[in-house]
Amino acid sequence: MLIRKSDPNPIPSSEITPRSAYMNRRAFIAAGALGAAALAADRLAGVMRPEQVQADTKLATIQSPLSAKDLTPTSFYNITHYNNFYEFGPNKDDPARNAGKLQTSPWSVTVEGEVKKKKVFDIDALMKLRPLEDRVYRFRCVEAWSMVIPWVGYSLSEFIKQCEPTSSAKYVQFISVDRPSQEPGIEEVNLNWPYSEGLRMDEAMHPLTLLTFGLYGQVLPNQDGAPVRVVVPWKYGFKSAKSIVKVKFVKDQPGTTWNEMAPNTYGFYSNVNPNVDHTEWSQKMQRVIGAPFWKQLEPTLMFNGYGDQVASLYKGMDLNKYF
Ligand SMILES: Nc1nc2c(c(=O)[nH]1)N[C@H]1C(S)=C(S)[C@@H](COP(=O)(O)O)O[C@H]1N2
Ligand SMILES: [Mo]
Repeated sequence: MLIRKSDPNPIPSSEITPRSAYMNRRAFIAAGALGAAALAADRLAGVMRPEQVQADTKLATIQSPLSAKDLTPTSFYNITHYNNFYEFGPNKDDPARNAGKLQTSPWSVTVEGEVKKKKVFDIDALMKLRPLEDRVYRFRCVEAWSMVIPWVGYSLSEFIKQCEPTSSAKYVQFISVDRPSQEPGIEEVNLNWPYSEGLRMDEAMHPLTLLTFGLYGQVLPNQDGAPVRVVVPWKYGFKSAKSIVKVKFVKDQPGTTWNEMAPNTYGFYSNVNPNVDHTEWSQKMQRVIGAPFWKQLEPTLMFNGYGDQVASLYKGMDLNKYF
């Protein structure tokens, strides 16, 4: 159960549904009526505001063959105002309001663990390691909503090669920035900080796994994980750690924030799977953020629609057990 740290009366998690609603009491009370109103407002704003790319944040990109062809991206407004980034608060609109405080420059990513030698990559060098690609991906949150996001980045595998992991590296861990003075949610939200996630080495090396620096052709807005995050399109959104400062190669399956929080609910793998329900809701359908009302619900796709590319990674594994 997740509660506001200072709350003397925890709300039993069995009484509620959406995950954001059990992050604190304010969110719990607001979740019903206000949640719906906020969403309607988002949608309206998404329609009214043109996609704006400011010149100083624009990135030079090339097209990627791994980009989804027939999907309409969610509006820039919705991608940047309906976020999960608990370091900035438990509500969907908290990151847009609070993430501006995070200082994303200077920034570096430290690589350690099972590697030839420890390395530190400055963000500018990291961005120049490979040409930046436009990749439109489906994005599915464990809370049963979805978006289509035009990310900018290159395959994480390209970076991993530069890290020179040893043969004992079986998993890779991503650790997000932990800076309470700039991230008010760290005091407010009861999670094990720093936020951390992990992948098996073959998952991390899969070409679809994206080291991400931007979206809509510009640098990542802070609320979406600036200056660098991971995106794993066939897994629930929480596997895609934001604002990472450390990449650690390890021998054993690492602990991860949500898995440690609620191991029966959030598995290490967390592949999108319509046949494995969340402990509190079904995963069969998903709500499409910003879609017209007659297209708001759609069926969840196995591996979020990336089965042809990734199913072989899990051959012989019981996906009900390794959820
Ligand atoms: N550091 C960090 N990374 C995070 C989260 C978080 O709270 N902190 N939330 C995760 C969840 S639950 C989701 S759905 C996605 C949301 O990414 P988006 O807001 O860019 O759509 O980020 C993931 N990465
Ligand atoms: Mo999520």
